[in-house]
Amino acid sequence: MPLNARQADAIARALDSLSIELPSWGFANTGTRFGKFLQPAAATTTEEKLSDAGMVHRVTGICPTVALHVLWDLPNGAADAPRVAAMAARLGVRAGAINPNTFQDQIYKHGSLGNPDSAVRAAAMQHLLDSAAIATALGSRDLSLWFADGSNYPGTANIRHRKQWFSEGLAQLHARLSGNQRMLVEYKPFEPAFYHTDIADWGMALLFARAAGPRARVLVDTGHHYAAQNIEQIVAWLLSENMLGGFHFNDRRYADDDLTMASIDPYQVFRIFNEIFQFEWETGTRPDIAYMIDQSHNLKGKIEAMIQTVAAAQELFAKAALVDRERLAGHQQRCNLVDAENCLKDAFSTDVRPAIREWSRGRGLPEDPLQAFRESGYLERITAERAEKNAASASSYA
Ligand code: PSV
Ligand code: MN
Repeated sequence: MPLNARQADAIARALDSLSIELPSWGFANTGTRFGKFLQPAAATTTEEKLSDAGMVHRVTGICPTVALHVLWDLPNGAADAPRVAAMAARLGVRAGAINPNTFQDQIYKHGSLGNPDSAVRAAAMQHLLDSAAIATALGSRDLSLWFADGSNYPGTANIRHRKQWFSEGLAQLHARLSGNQRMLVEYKPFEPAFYHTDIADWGMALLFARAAGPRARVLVDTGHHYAAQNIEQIVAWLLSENMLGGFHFNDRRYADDDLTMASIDPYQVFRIFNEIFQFEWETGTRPDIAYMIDQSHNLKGKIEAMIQTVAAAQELFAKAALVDRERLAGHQQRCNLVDAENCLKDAFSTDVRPAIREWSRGRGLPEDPLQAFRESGYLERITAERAEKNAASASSYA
């Protein structure tokens, strides 16, 4: 059934409000702990990552910013900022969230802010403060904080002491934020630590964010939950507490699989967006949420996978915008279970693709971004440019 004018308008308004941030690391070769399968066109330099992100933005029109990982993209810290900013501008994008890295260096074997060694905690702290300076230099609003800290065997770590050290460190970082900067605290239940993780779930992230100060929020990575967890309920709670700062989108079947968004469970993503639209409808305020992708599947072509994820996000966002809120509220009030559930199902099963194409046409964007990318010749060009370098890089971690 074709969409009526009210539906087409709701979709257009929703799409106008949606920007999605691309992860620089999502364009690089990645793998599993068993090895990497190298792609001839994968990006290795920051310039290549920004160039690929620029290409995704060109065909989708909604990805103007790129999340950067400090050690991977700005190895010389703030000194790299002007060069990276100029490069990004030349390639049609801007720096987005800054991701400090307190998990890669050897000193972090037993943790960073939660390390029992105060010298290591101080080094981690310095890196976080340097990252805030990078964010300032690049005009980035958000610092995205994920800590690999945890322990692998019972009895080996003092969980309460580590909690205290984290509280102190995060508050110190918060005190250094300037302008409109925010810090987003990401949680993850396990990996790389397999016994306890210092920020394991949304409750811990929320407590840390609250204790750190008013500019701290929680970051929900959709892959960072146990299998049966109700992510949309977490989203609804964080919204009601004004503590939802952003998302890292990816999908998973088993653990933190980092698959393309909605590849396994599109209804889950729809239900998350539904909570956001519901909040907006009830409160009349649009929550300030950074929508970011954090995917790194190693077999799909990197750029195509990113375009596919952006298309999935637009589609599910548009569907969630279609939920008839008045009707839903009435059915919820009267406990009409079947009718209430069908309000969601009706929206979810609506084919919004023609309306998205129409929206793209109206904004001078390609109606089919994937096809536009395939016809652009970009992949052939970068494959020719990068294949040799990629073939020479190590595919094994050994
Ligand atoms: C950790 O699994 C994570 O989700 C964090 O956001 C990191 O910054 C990102 O993946 C890349 O390692
Ligand atoms: Mn993440």
